[in-house]
Amino acid sequence: MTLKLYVDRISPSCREVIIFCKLNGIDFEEVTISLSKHQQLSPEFQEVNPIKQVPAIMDGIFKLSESHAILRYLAFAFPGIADHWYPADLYKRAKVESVLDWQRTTFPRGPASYVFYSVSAPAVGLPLNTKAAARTEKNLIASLATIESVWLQKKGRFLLGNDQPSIADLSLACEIMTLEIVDEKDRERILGPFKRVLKWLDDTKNAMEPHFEEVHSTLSEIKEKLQKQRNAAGSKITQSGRKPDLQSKM
Ligand SMILES: N[C@@H](CCC(=O)N[C@@H](CS)C(=O)NCC(=O)O)C(=O)O
Repeated sequence: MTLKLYVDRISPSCREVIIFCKLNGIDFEEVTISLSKHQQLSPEFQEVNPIKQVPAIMDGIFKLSESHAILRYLAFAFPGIADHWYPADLYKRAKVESVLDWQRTTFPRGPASYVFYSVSAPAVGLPLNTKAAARTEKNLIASLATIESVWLQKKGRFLLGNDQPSIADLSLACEIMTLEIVDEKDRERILGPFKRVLKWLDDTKNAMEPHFEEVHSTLSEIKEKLQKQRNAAGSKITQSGRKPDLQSKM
């Protein structure tokens, strides 16, 4: 029975699972659960994942949620997956786990929260929030500094000084890619000072082509859509002579 991936490509956790399958020749069926249409709340999807979040998978009758757990499962369950993705060596694996845990506890929603407060909130009917965006930017910059100075090392192109990417590179890169949605100048302000992070991001993309770019093409579409919405909001200012209510005071 074909592996089923329940995903929405807007989500970094989903993109990492799709890319992993594509890179490793794992046959799968992509079932889109549209978050903007709230399909994660449907009774059918709750049968797959009662937590009501994507990604989730079904491998035969086996159901699993949580992107990192899914990556570990896939790396183990499918034959022929190269060792560098999720090393068998205890010490190497423990280091990969360490990055994955750090990412989930320290970095979570860093890029996604910044994007939400600074550009995408109006798409779900909420105001932009400059204060919250500034707060999340501060956290994001502190986390990028940790990646630059701790997880990236002088030797090796990938995290932990490795010569080849692991699931930690894949997961962290997908999360940082969320910043593609914001204006170029904001992305440059946040990521620009972190030269090693930028180089690693490029190396990771290159090591995972063509799938990395193909799966992330969703982000350019979203960016364009949000830009159009913002332009439309801007033209409302000129038509009515007053600003649309997009800035929260929180
Ligand atoms: N820790 C989970 C996070 C899953 C998650 O937050 N999914 C989001 C999309 S990125 C979702 O489904 N949100 C919909 C909701 O919570 O209603 C993972 O890595 O899989």
